[in-house]
Amino acid sequence: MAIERITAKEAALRIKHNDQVGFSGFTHAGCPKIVPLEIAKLAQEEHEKGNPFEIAVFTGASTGDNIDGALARANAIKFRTPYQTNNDIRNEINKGVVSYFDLHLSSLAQDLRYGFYGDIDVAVIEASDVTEDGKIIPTSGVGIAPTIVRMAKLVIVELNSWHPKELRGIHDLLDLQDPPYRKEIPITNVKSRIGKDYIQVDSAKIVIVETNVPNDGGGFAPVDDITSRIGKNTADFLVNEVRRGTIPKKFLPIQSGVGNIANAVLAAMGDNKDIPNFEVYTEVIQDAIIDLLEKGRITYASGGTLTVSNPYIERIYKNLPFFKERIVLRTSEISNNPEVIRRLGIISMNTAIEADIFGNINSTHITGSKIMNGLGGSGDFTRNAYLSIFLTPSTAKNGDISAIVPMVSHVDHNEHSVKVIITEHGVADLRGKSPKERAVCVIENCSHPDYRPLLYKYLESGAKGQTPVNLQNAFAFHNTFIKTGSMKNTCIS
Ligand code: 0RQ
Repeated sequence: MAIERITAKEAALRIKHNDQVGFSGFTHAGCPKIVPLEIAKLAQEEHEKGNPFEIAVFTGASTGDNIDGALARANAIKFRTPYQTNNDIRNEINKGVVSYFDLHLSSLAQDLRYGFYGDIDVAVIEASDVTEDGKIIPTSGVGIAPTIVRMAKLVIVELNSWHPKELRGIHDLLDLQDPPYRKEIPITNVKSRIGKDYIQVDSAKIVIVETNVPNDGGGFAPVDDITSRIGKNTADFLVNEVRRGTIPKKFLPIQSGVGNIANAVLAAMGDNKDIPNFEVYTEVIQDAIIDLLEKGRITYASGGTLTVSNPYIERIYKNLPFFKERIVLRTSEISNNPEVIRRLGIISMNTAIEADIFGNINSTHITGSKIMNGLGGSGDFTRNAYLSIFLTPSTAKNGDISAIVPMVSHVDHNEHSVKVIITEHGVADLRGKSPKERAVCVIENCSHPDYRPLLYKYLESGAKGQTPVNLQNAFAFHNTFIKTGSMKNTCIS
């Protein structure tokens, strides 16, 4: 029997209050686009009638505005995990309206299969193609699609003809077994293909909604003086590590985080002639990676998503045979897999919100309490990397915030996992250094000159002992910012 074809509205009507709903994709890429908008409309209609309508939302990472934005504005989300970047949902989370919890992106699919978060009632999957025998070909991002499809009672496939059917072959999708039956994941190099290029599902569970809607990939900020200096410092540091023999001459695969800084650092690496051509094993493939693939500076990219701006995705689709030879898209469980990251020897580069003088990193919270985006894959990579690097501008908000602080207001990555911190002022190489040595190294090399005397004053006011933390002053920078709007007014007693 042919798979049923229905409208987006009819699909939304099959979702009930309190359902646990999984969406495909990773960032805006690969997310369904029209069914979530209809779910938001349905929620609004139900609310107007005085009926409750809220769902739990599980995704690969952040989503397009059509999921997090539209559903948050319709008060349709009661629970959300694992990563978000949308202002509307962020506000609802920080107000305490949406219950949100953050975890390593590699963990979500397996934790769902382990039953930690209950059932998945409905999976909504964007596809570039679907066959009558239940083979689903994802689009530009995968996320947790194979797991939610496997678990869901109903699979709504948004068949989006904006993505070419010829995308088939770019994905490598493995249905992992769970402990105690899990075997090794046989990825031995960046290019390894270990699975299928489709997701197999019982076609009796599927309904199809046809659409033709573009991605909502916005652009990146142009490289500015600060990001270009961070990029140059990173590239120079890596060149020096190759020279002194701590990174093999052949180089190692790179992971780079999300956002403007990561994009600028990759561009700087591409421009540095002393860095050999390299590969990436990462979660997010951004614009700079596409430029460097075209130039041959990056020879192969394994990732979970093409999080590129729309002119770039159009470029990729126009020259698909070239890119299919150079890109593989995996699930977040595999793109961020700790076993694989350690085997391949990845150099990880992620962006911090703030770093403390001992090497602890806050990637997620503003002044300790307000969530920004979430942890993403930064922990998957940092803890397991060959060499873990954190990047940040030394200040934020026109210099009123120092990104280098005495103690981070929230800990995502601790001093035991973080090896190098880089700002526009320089590089703090923390390897083999005691906490006191680290503190001097971070203040001297990474802090902004406006904050350096204050940070030294804090260090000198510190208690004795292995880690000279002065509890009375540890959050003086943050408290002063909250009271006066600038950390520059901090007094260390
Ligand atoms: O806010 O836009 O309002 O000015 O944070 O900062 O400098 O534009 O940098 O786009 O690279 O984002 C850490 C958020 C950086 C991101 C973070 C404010 C700053 C600005 C953005 P405005 P920039 P980026 C792989 C790995 C965690 C997850 C991760 C992130 C805004 O990189 O989410 O690494 N990382 N995943 O003003 C107050 C500070 C601040 C600050 C920055 N100390 N205090 N505000 N900001 N530092 C990807 C995935 O897993 C999908």
